[in-house]
Order: sequence, then structure tokens, then C-alpha cells
Amino acid sequence: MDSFTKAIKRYLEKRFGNSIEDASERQIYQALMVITRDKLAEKRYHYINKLKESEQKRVYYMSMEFLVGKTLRNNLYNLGIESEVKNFLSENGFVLDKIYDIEPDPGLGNGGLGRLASCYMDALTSQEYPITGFSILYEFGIFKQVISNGWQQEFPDNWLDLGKYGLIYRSDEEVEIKFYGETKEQWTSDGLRIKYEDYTPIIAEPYDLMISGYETDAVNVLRLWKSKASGGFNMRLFEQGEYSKSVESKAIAESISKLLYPADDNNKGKELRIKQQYFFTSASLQQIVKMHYKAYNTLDNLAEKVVIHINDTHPSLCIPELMRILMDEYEYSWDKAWEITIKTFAYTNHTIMAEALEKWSVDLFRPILPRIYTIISEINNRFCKWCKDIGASVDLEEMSIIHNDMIRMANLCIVSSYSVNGVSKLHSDILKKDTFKSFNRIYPGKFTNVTNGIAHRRWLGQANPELTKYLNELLEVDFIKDLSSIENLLEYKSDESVINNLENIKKIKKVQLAEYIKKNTGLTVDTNSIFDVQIKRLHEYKRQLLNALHIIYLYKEIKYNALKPYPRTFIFSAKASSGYVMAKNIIKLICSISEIIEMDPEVRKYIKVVFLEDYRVSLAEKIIPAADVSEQISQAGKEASGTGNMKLMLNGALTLGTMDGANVEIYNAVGKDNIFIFGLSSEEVSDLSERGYRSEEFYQNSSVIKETIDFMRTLDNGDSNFNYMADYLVSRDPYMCLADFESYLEQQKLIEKTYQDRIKWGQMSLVNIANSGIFSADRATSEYVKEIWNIKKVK
Ligand code: 26R
Repeated sequence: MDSFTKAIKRYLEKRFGNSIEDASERQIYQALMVITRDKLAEKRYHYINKLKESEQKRVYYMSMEFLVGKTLRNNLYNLGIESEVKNFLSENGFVLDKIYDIEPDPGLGNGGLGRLASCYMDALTSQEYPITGFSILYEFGIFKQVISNGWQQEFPDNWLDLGKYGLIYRSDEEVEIKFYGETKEQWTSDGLRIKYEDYTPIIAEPYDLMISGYETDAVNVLRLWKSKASGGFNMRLFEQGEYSKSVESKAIAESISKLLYPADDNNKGKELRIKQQYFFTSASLQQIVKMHYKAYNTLDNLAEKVVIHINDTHPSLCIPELMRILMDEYEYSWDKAWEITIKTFAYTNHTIMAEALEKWSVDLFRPILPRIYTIISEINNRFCKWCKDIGASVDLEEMSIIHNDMIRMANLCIVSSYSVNGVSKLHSDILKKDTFKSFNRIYPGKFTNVTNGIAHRRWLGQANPELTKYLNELLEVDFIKDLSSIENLLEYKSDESVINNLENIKKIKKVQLAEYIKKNTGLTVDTNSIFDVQIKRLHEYKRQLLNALHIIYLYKEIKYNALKPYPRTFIFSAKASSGYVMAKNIIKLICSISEIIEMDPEVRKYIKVVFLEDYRVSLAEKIIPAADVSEQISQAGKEASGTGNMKLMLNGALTLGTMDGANVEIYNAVGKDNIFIFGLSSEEVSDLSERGYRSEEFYQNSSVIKETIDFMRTLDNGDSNFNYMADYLVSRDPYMCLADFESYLEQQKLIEKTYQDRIKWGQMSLVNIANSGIFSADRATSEYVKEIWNIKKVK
């Protein structure tokens, strides 16, 4: 530790010519980031040497998204030096929390899928498993959301400005990626070879982010690729005075890693997205193969030493890229290359929403990646032939990789991977029984489940130090090391003093959040009210609209039926994909409700609505510990898993949810008396939509629905969109909000009643915390390790 504080002083002197007394917060921040990074890099050196010596199998985790969250606190925490650094800084007049605030969230992801990837990197590193993540160094991460007059606006997130200090540039490991051009077959003395001509080269520059683990020697790496032009700028054009033209090819090349696609709803066939996908998968595969060859002098044993995990279909071009490298660069035959390939890849599916299943049109794809296209096409030909050969009554309409001139990436992944998994029991069952049922028939045993998990060290240990400290003292077990031991808390279920202490901690976190709310929205919220939280991407299937409808109902009852409900604060935070009009309309609706309530002194005594802008990892860390109610109200069958539900449970919030995704497993873990379940089941949803869902019937046949929607219309003031949304619910309602409304209302009433029985609520909350062990990412990643990857710890 002494060396760490010395290093801070030395850095300030050398880099800024400053003593710590004269340093600015910005300089302290930079010093801490750089020294922590370098310390981890040094640890990494020893770890990687052990790994090389042992020649053991490694995992490469491919993902277009990693939502890493802030790194500095996580790293100091993991290195076990947070309190020393804090003391050292405070002796010198600095507050560590204020230094943490300077770090931007690296927003290299949209939502669940990206955050899951980061939770897994953290958990695997803490358990000393060798994993490397691969992704893109987006210059601009997920947009910054500003709410202006109730509407979402997007602004660029220039995170590298201050975020760059965590990265290490590895100039020696640049690779070239080839786009466009033509492939030609050429007969040589060794047989048929492929010649690739007239292609456009782009350079991929590697940047490494160190991933630390908790109390371990392991340090893994997230490698991020940045694009740059292969030849710099055109000097001849510049000399002729054509300044902008001279840098044109540079700008085009750099555009590949410019921006994270802020869409998680539909897959618009964007050329740039294909380029991004190939850019990072090709760079990563080239590096993996090169390293492997260097270590073993052969690629024959690639599948024994390497697993490449594909996080949803976005990195699926890894598959034809490996085939290409094996055949075109290492002269493998198709059969031999294919044998290696199908033993190397494992694929996780994260959504069954049809509009998020990636498909590329052949016409768009082929010119960009001609060689990759021929390989995909050949994989498909052979797959279709194999299907016919085995004679199974197979449905190629459904299974063919290329169909109606579209390339279906999920089909490519299923055919080419040895393992396919869903992310919750329900989701994995739906994949087998429905979405990919024909594949499941011809590939028995290929489909499995690994229910998602969360990095509890971040989501409890760091986000809620008050609760962590208390549980540590009470339980005398190291649940931060092993979350399953948190179940010892069950022993205290009847201990009123424990229930009171837990309640007091919740109160502290609510007060902290209330301060944040005040500062950021100007709203004063009652910390004795129920904090009812829905935080996640804004999506129709997640049904923020159902939540809003309940608030409108309460408003009406307070205003006109003298209802005096137990006070509640409804907290929302969510980004909408920039092109998703309905999602933006829902944000507007929530903001309008918030405003109307705030203007009404009769109503605002009881309910308040807070929309916190710019939802991101660090904001989630503030909201989650303060939540009483966790809204997980997606239409059953639509949410693959959810992971926010787990984080909220771990922090003592009670789930109000449908039987969807991992809610089902939360229900099984806590039992029916410790959760609030409502709504149609996923089978009932399917049946109803098959029979034909007509929301208008629900409107006509239920007085409470009718009155709520009619009242909603009266709130429209021209600037709001209450009428528009009311029409939408009555005429379309694609996710069946109205069908579930009454049952939702019933559970909301039960919540209100239960909350007032402070002991009962406290016991339910305790049971939730105590049973959250299975949702640790340590458990989830152990399942990947044993059931799918077959890797060992580095010792
Ligand atoms: C095609 C493209 C635009 C795109 C589609 C979908 C880009 C990103 C997505 C995001 C999806 C795949 C996603 O985030 N899924 C979420 O994965 C979580 C982790 O498994 C689940 O918990 C969550 O239920 C699921 O929605």
C-alpha cells in the first residue's frame, strides 16, 4: 500500500510537476486511474505467464457490447486498497467519492446483454478463470439522454476524454481487416487456392482494459478494437488543396468504431453494422489464431485449447471468419476446418423478439464481404444437404441459413456451434419448444440453459456498503466471496431487531437517493413513501405503459373518489432507442403524469412520479439499494431473463412481476408468499393471441379499465399525448396491458397493504436477500465453465 500512495505522489510530480497539496481533483483522478491500471497490468504479467506455462484451455468472449460501469472503485475494491486510498486522500484534503464521480461510465452497451457480459468478466476473473473479452472501442458509447419538455433527446457521449486513462494501447498487435473487392479461385501446384483482390484494407488497433478480480491473482483483459485507415491521409490531394478529400478515406475508416448502435429493438439492415461486426470479429479471430499457432505450432488442437463464446448473434461472423483463416491462410481442407470450427463455438441467445433476430439481405452483405458470403453459403448448402440425407422430416423453410435472400444469423450460429443456450429456464424452454424447435429435434442435447447471474460484488458490495457491512457483522460469513452463504440470514427471520436494522439501512439508501432526485429533478420525495422502481430499457414489451396506467388510476381515485393511499414514489429510468417512436411517446407520457401530479397539492401528498434521465450503470447503483418494489412486469414469454430483477432482490426489494424470464426462478427461490405475481402466463398469452386479442373488449367489459382510460383522456392538454396513448391501448395494445390490468391492480393493492405491516414486509425483504445466492454471476459462470466450456482455474 505504501508503494501505491508513493506512486500517486510520484505520478503527480513527474506528470504535472505538482505536489499532492497543489494537485487538482482532475490530476488525482488521472493519477489513480493510471497507477491502478499499471498495477493491474503488472499482476496480469504474472498471471499470463502461469497461464502460458500450464497450456490450458481459454475462453474468448465475443460481444458487441460490454457495459463495464465505472472501473476505478471496482478496481480499488478488488485490490483491497479502497479504504487506505480513501484515508490517504482525505489526509491530503480530497474526498475519494468525488474523485469517483469524475470517471465517466464506459457506455459500451445498450442494456441487459452488455451488462451481463461485464458481470461475467468480473465473476470469472474473481474465480481465476482465463477469459478474454473482445469488442469495439466505440468512440461514442450509448448516447447521453436529456429529457426536454418530457421528450427524450440524445447527445453524444464522449467518454474517452476522461475514460482513456484506463486503457493500454498495444501498437504491436494491430491487424488488417479486408472489405469489398473480389475473390478469385486459383489453381496452384498445391491445388485450388482463393485469391482476394481489390479489397479495402482497414486497420484494427488494439486497446486493453484490465479486468480485476476480488482478492485474486488473476487479471483478465477486455480487448477493444479501434478502426483506422490503412494508409493515413492522401498527401497528393492535400498538396492540391483538396483538404477534406485528402482525409476522406481516413474518416470512412474511422467511422466503423465511431458509435455504438443505440438500438436494441430492431435490426435495421445497416451496412455499417455489418462492417462493425466483421471488423471486430475478424480482428479478434486473427489474433486468437496467431497466438495459438505461436504457442502450439499447429491449429489442429484449436478446439481443445480454445472456446469462442458468441454473445447473441452479433459476433456470429466469427464462424465463417475462422473457416476462412483455416482454409485460406493455413490451407486446411473444408472438412478439417469445419470439424475444428464446430467444436470451437458456443452461442447464447438473449431474445426471442422477432424484430431483434438478426437477418441480413444477401444483396447488402455479399459486396461487403464476398469471401465470407461464399463460406456462409457453402455452410448452408452442406447443412441443407445433410438434413435431406438424414431424411428427417425437417423443415428447411424454418432452418435454412439463407432463406428468401436473407441470411439468418441465429440459424448460422445454431448449425455451427456445439452448444446453444438460453438465459433462464423459461426462455430456454421456449427456444426448444417454439423458436428453434426443428433444430432441437435434429440436434438433441445441443440446447441447454444457463440462467443469468449478476456480479454481486458490484451490486451489493460496492453499491450498498451499508447493507454489506451489516450483513458481514451479523452473519460472520464471507458472502462477498461466496454469495450462497447469504442464506444464513434466514435464521434471523423472526428477529425483530434484525428486521429493524435492515429497514434502517433501506431508509439510509432512500435518503441518499432522495438527495440525488432533489439535485437532479428539483422534486422533493417522501422517504417514508414506498419507493416503487422500474428501471430498464424502454420497450413496449417491458410495459412501462402498464405501470403508467396504474398511476393514472391512482390519480383518478385520489382526486375523485377520496382514496388516501399509502404514499408512493414511482421511479422510472430508461433510455429509448433513438428511432423508436412509441418508446419515446411512453417517456413523454410518464413525464406528463409526473408534472400533472406535481402541480396538484391534493394528489402529490400521496403519489409522485420521478423520471431520472440518462439511465446507466452508475445511476442503477444509486437507485437499486433504495428500492422497495421491483417492477418486472413484461408480457409473459417476452423477457428472456432480466437481471435488474436479481439486483433489486439482492438489495431487499420485493418483486412485482409476471411469470416471465428469471422472475419464475425468483418465485421458486422465495416462495409464493414473498413475491407479488400477476397476469397471464406465457401459455395463456400464446393462446390469447392465437384466438385473437382484442383490447377493446377488455375496455368495454371492465369498468375499472374503461374509467381509467376515459380519465386518461381528460388529462390531455394539447402538449401531452394522453389521448394518443389511450387510443393506442384501446385499438392495439400489442403487449396486452389491458388484459393484465386488473390482476396488476390487485397485486398493487396487496403491496400497499403489506407494506404497512412493517414486520411482515421486512421479513419478506429478508427472505429475498437470503435467497438471492443462486443469482450470483459466480454460479452462472460456474455453469458455463462446467457444462459448456470445460475450462480450469489458473493456479
Ligand atoms: C439486432 C440488434 C439491434 C440488437 C438486438 C437486441 C441489439 C441488442 C439487442 C439486445 C438484446 C439481445 C438484449 O439485451 N437482451 C437481454 O439480454 C439480457 C441478458 O441475457 C436478458 O436478461 C434480457 O431479458 C434480454 O432482453
